Parts: sequence; structure tokens; C-alpha cells
Amino acid sequence: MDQDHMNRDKRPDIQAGGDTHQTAGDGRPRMTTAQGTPLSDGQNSLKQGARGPTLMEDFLFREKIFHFDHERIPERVVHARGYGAHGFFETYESLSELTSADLFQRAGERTPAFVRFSTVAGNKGSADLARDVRGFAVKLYTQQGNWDIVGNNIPVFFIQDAIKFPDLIHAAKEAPDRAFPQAQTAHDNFWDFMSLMPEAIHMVMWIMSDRAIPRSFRFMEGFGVHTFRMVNAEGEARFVKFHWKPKQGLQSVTWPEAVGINGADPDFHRRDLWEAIQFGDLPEWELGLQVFDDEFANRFAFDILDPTKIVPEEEVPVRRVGRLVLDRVVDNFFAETEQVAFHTGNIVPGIDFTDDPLLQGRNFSYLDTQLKRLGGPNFTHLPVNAPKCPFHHFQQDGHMAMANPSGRANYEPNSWSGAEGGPREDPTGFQSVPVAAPGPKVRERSESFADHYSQARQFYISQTPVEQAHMAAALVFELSKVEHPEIRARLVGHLRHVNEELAGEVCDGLGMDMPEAPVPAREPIPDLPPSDALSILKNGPNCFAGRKLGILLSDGVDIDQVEALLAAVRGAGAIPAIVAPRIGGVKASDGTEIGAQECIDGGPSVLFDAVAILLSEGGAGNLAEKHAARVWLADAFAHGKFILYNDASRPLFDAAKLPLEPDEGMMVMGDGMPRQFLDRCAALRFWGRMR
Ligand code: HDD
Repeated sequence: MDQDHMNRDKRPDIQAGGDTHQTAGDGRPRMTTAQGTPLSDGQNSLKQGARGPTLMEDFLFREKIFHFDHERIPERVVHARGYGAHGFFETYESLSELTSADLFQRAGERTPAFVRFSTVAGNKGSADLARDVRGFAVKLYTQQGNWDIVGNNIPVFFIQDAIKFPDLIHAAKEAPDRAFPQAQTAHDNFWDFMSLMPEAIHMVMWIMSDRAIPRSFRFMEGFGVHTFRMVNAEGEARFVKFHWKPKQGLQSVTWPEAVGINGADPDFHRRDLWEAIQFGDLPEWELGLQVFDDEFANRFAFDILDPTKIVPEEEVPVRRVGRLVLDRVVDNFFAETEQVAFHTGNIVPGIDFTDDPLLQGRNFSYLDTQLKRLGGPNFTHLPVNAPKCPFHHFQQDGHMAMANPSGRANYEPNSWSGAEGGPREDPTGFQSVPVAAPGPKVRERSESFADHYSQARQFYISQTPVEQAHMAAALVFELSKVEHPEIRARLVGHLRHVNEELAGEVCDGLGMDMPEAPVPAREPIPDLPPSDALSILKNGPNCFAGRKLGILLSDGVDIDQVEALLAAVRGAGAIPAIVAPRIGGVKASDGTEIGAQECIDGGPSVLFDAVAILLSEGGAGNLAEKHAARVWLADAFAHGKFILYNDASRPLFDAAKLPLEPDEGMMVMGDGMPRQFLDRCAALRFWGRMR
């Protein structure tokens, strides 16, 4: 590692060695130890004779192995697997009437941002398509300090009080005695805990929906979850909920696809984000605010401090106030994505907390965890965590201090004058909203948190029939992995309060009798109206842009068809991925060589949003003989994918035993067809085939 490279643009105080560190000739820098000592031999340790023992004096060997031995840091106790990128937030219009937060004062102002997406339960090396909540953590480097919105892709949470968080996470992660299953909630401990915590049932509905298996980070929403406050320069405070709305629309995969993707490409989500940014198809989200006041909070049917509840968008519309664009992948995964430290307590003047007991607990937890994970209190010295605005304080020393304040005064008040005296408070700096908090000291859950089923039901009835069917199937799958029937029964008992039909379908699927419903802590509200905002399919993309078409080709394929298809795919802003029998590619009808991104075995159709099959007659005959090719097509069909094909490819369809009559999700290549086909693909899947 050369120092110049290591510190590019980030540590101007450390200079590269200059000419003395260049090797003669090829311009590559000279290899050194971490102390800067040049090496003449990095291939052999120092030994007493070529076959003799390694010597203790070999400081080159010792330093290298010492550093290697210490490469790992503790992974995050939750959200261990994640992927980050840089970008910016751009404010659409001044929000000074609402908040004094600096980033919202001027239309068009851009604030640098870093975003880390994650799964929750799996370890660092787990697969991307686990059924799980996704973290959506945003660090905004504002001119008045770093503001972190540490959210998820689901707007509610499992528990109402942070004191239950360790129990929740213990129950969700692998069982401590056997260390499995990893990155799965389909096990007794998780469902035991869920079934004993009625407050979790609303969130259970969300994680059993396809929200928990997103197509990619680009196609999911983000939520701040809690109610926060925005405060303007006059000190007027209003409540606010934060939303990130993907401009790409919402999209998820189906469970059988998730299972396949995890095997074929466990890095599916991180690869997708990396490719989109590298290829210039920059993902964007709009920041949405639901703003409301005490009057609304008092008449709302639920407590706005309860993190297991949403505020329906029909009741308080989402106002879109800016856009978040991710435009740069990290230079180094560890330095940035692994070492980035989010904290709900990182807020700025103009933003404030509420008394949501989950948020209050989080404000304690995040600093604590960074101390453990990053090894000391100076993690704000790391470039990804450091503010990008000027900062001055008297904090000093500690492990790895890199930016101690300069000057003589390291305390205040002091009587030193001018710059020598160091920073002073400014009355316009952060001030908490002076909220009165009367009441005795108690360990109690507020009565206003007691309705656990009404919004769970509202979520369920807001889904399309396809989505409802996916939820029932997910519940059957998950509970089928639970060994203890009494846990299954307890959970299904709760479902009866959500929807009797759903409970019945799950009972059917599991082969069990309908259990008793538990006595609810509070009678649910029977008639909350459905909310379209809660469905993925009602908020899907309106075109095929940004998604991937897998194109299976064979030697001898009609070059005109290939060119027409590729032009249409590019014109639609979609990504073509050529799949060939061999990775060396194919030779088309006119001898043109077409390179392949994948061979059939390495690029199964589950990796694509839709597929096209353009073959020559000979090619189709050959592929009909190949198991992998038949499975490629049969899977695409079974997963409800839209399929474009040419006449010559028919033998492969016959060999894959697909119905001779094509359904409406299958289209034959012809004039104008690529465009029509791609328009059709906006609908995600041909659901009619999957009944
Ligand atoms: Fe948390 C990480 C989101 C409740 C304690 N949390 C973490 C991350 C996200 C969330 C996105 C990963 C940040 C990153 O990418 O580095 N957490 C949430 C949301 C919650 C929530 C949306 C509920 C609304 N979390 C929650 C509670 C506690 C924690 C109640 C503890 C009382 N969370 C942590 C943590 C983590 C964390 C242990 C692990 C790694 C880290 O903080 O940096 O402190």
C-alpha cells in the first residue's frame, strides 16, 4: 500500500515520499513497510539458511503478519451485511417555515451524503436476498454538522420499547446452542418471540410481504420510522415522519426467485448498486415529509410516539422536499462502508427528537456500539465519519487521535483571548425543544400503545390479491420450519385478529386446526380503510428502465433480430445481459461475434427481470439437449417472467415442456415487438401464470 494512494484527497498533511519512492523504470512506487522502509524482497522471510528457521529479527515479516492478524474488527451486532455509496441531497425549495436546518434553507443546495443499505439478521458474509428488513441509513454532511437518518425499508418496528431490542435480536439471529439457521427468521426462537409479543404483529405483516425481499436497494423505500420534530427559527416545532421514495418505483422479487438468487449470486444487491452507479444509471430517492401538529396527534387513532404504527399517507400526505442521488461508489469498502458510524443522536439545529421510547433507547445505543466496533472514541476522525463543515471543540487524545485541537487552551471557560482561547458557544447553536415532561417515574407501557392489530389488518387489506397470496405463502413457509406446534398455533391465533381468511389459509397450508384467538389488549378498530401507499404493486415502476433483460443467444442467430432488440433495450434505459452457451460468446448469422456476459450455467434466468430467447434453428436444437438451458427457460416461465422469443427457438420450449400455446406474458419477436415487449415488462411479472 503506498501512502499517497492510501490518503488520496483525504489527508493532505501526510505527503507521499516523492521521487525517492519511485522504482527505476516503470513508474510504479517502491514497496515499503508501514514505517516507510523500502523492501528488497517481499517473497521470502529471513531464515538461517534457505531451509532453516525464520529469525525473530525479521521485522518485515513480523510487521506484515502483525497487521494481517488485526485486520478484522467486530462486525455490527445487527445490520452486519451492508453496502454503501456516496451521493448528495438536493433541496427543492426553502423549508424555512418548517425548520431552521441549514440544508433546507436554500432551493437547489446540495449536501454531500453517504448511504449504507443492509440486511439485519445475517452475518457479514450472508446472502443478499434473505427474507429480512433492510437498513437504509443516510448520513447528511450538512453545513451545521452531520445529520443521520438511520432508517429501514419498513416504516414500523417490532417492538415499542428499546429495552426489548436485545431479546428481539437474540431471537431473530441463529440459536445460540447450534448456531443456525443464519440470516433466517424461519425458526422456533424467532416465531416464539413474535407470538409472545402482540405488538410485533403489524411488523410481522410487513416482513411476510415482498418488502422483505426487494429486487434491489434501488427499488425500495426508506423510512425514518419514528416521529421526529422540525423546529423553525422562531422556535415553532411540528412533528415529522421521514420517507425516502425511490424514483425507480417499488419492486421486489418472489420468494422462489430469492432462494435461487441467493445461490446464483449472493452479492446480487451490492452488485446491482455498484453496477448502476458505475454505469451512470444513478439511483435517486425523494425525501418525503409527513408534517403534523399537536392537534392531529391528539385526534389520531394511535399514539404518534408508538413506533409500531404508521401515519397513513391518506391522512397526512407526503410532501416531497428534495432528492437524494447516489453517484459514487466507495474507493475502499472497509475504510468507508465498514467504518461508517451512524447514530440516531446525530441531529442538527432545526431537527429534534420525540419521546418515542424506541428512539430514546437508540440514542443511547449507537455511540456505545461504535466504541466497541471501531476501537475508541476517535471514530469521528475517520474521513467517512468526519463532518465536512468546520468543527471546533476541546475533545482530545484517546486511541488513534489524528486531529487533536491545536493551541494552548483545551478547556473552557478560559481567559485566553482571540484564537488562542479556542471555540465558544453560540446562542444560535442547537437547542432542544423545551417540552414539559410531567409524571411519575414508572416502568409502564402507555395505554395508547395497546392496539396491536388494527394497522396490521389495514396493511393486509391494502395489498393486491397477488401480494396477499405471497404473504400467506411466506407465513406457511416460515411457520413450517417451526418445530413446536404450540408456537405455530399461538402465532396463527394473532392472525385471526388481522384477517380470518388469512389465518384460515395459513392453517390450511400448515395442516392444523384453527387455534383460539388471544384476548387483545385493546379491541381493534374494525374499519380502517385500505391505503394504496402500502402496496408494492400499486407503486411499481412505470417502465423497464434500470432493469436487466437476460438475452439467451446461440450461434447462427439472426443478427438483425439481435441488433433490433439491443437497440430497443438501450433505448428503454434497461440493461442487456447476453447469455450464451459458452462464455466466449456466439457467432451470429452474418459472422459477427457477439460477446457474452454470462454462460448459461453461471447466469441462470433468476438473475434477470425478464428474458429474451433468440436462437438459430441449429442453436435451439443443441440447447434443447442441454439440461441447463431447459432449466434456464423453465425457471423463467415458472417465475412469471415476461419472455420474448423468436420462432427458431421453439425446439427449446418443447424440450423444456412449456405449454404449446404461449400465454400473454410470452411474445414472439417481430416488427416493433421489442418495444412493445419492454413496455409490457414494466408490470414486473406476468402474475396470471403464477396462480
Ligand atoms: Fe438499529 C444499526 C436501523 C432499532 C441498535 N440500526 C442499525 C443500522 C440501521 C438501523 C439501518 C445500520 C447502520 C449502518 O448501516 O451502519 N435500528 C434501526 C431502526 C430501528 C432500530 C430503523 C427501529 C426503528 N437499533 C434499534 C434499537 C437499538 C438499535 C431499538 C438498541 C436499543 N442498531 C443498533 C446498534 C447498531 C444498529 C446496535 C448496530 C451497528 C451499529 O448500530 O452501528 O447500535
